[in-house]
Amino acid sequence: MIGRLRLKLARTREAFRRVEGLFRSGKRRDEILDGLEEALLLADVGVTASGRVLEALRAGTRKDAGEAELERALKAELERLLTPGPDGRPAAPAAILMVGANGGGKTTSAAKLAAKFKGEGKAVVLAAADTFRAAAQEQLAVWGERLGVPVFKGSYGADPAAVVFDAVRAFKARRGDVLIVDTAGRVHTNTNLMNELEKVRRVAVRELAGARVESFLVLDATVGQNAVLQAREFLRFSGLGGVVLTKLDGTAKGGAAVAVAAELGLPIKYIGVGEAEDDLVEFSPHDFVEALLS
Ligand SMILES: Nc1nc2c(ncn2[C@@H]2O[C@H](COP(=O)(O)OP(=O)(O)OP(=O)(O)O)[C@@H](O)[C@H]2O)c(=O)[nH]1
Ligand SMILES: [Mg+2]
Repeated sequence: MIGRLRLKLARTREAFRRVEGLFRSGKRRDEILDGLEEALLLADVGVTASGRVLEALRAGTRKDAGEAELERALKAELERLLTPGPDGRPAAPAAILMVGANGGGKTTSAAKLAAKFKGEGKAVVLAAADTFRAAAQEQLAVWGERLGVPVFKGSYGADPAAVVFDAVRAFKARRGDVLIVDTAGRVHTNTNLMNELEKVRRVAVRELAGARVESFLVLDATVGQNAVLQAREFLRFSGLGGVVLTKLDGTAKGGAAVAVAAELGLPIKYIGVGEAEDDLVEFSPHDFVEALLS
């Protein structure tokens, strides 16, 4: 598992090579700590999270700590920063809304999640609530066919909340376990579109009375620190349960995962490491850190 992740994260690993090099440099503790902040910044960990790492290492390691002790402390602190909020796994939600900026990977991640839940023996229904582009519904329909998962579509230009209303009906009639709703990409500055999203959520919550409705914010890792800015704006959207961080394959900016988790307190639930259906990995802070630094 860590082996596969290591391959997929090859470019981010490279970005962390400088961090790793510090612990093989024969330098003293203070010199290592001096170099660490810059190395973390270059690896896209971000100012806030890098600062916290340094603070933790300064306070938590002995004055004469050797390389091994410092590296252990670094890994532990990165893991801690990648694990915000209460841990422990809540029960799977009945509905998942995929939200986020344009082109982040919402539709692809919705399909990958459908494949994952289906593989666990769950009855999955996909809802194409991106009625903004005709091609968007088609894209999800193609995935549905490939995966053998029913896709509920609305008509082009329809109110996404109305599509979700109908999709919930179909979902209940089929006695589905998980309804995954794909939504249109939007910029957080567009108030109308953000309100539209709130309405989609309200309808899902109301129609699935009692069941858990969770929104996953889909963030593109290749934008590095900008992912943090995007996420901060989306925090205003209610019911965000976590992040799906996509396109971690082929980018050197995977260190942004630490920034997203540490600065926003939003747990990363899944990471996308490719375009295929099985390129979605349940996020484990431990495995992630081990894949980067080992
Ligand atoms: N390499 C790689 N590509 C990905 C990943 N996730 C998505 N993509 C690709 O990114 C592109 C955009 O993905 P979509 O799923 O269409 O993104 P979206 O957020 O639904 O886009 P809009 O609906 O236009 O807002 C596609 O070409 C996907 O194949 C990933 O984890 N790795
Ligand atoms: Mg889409």
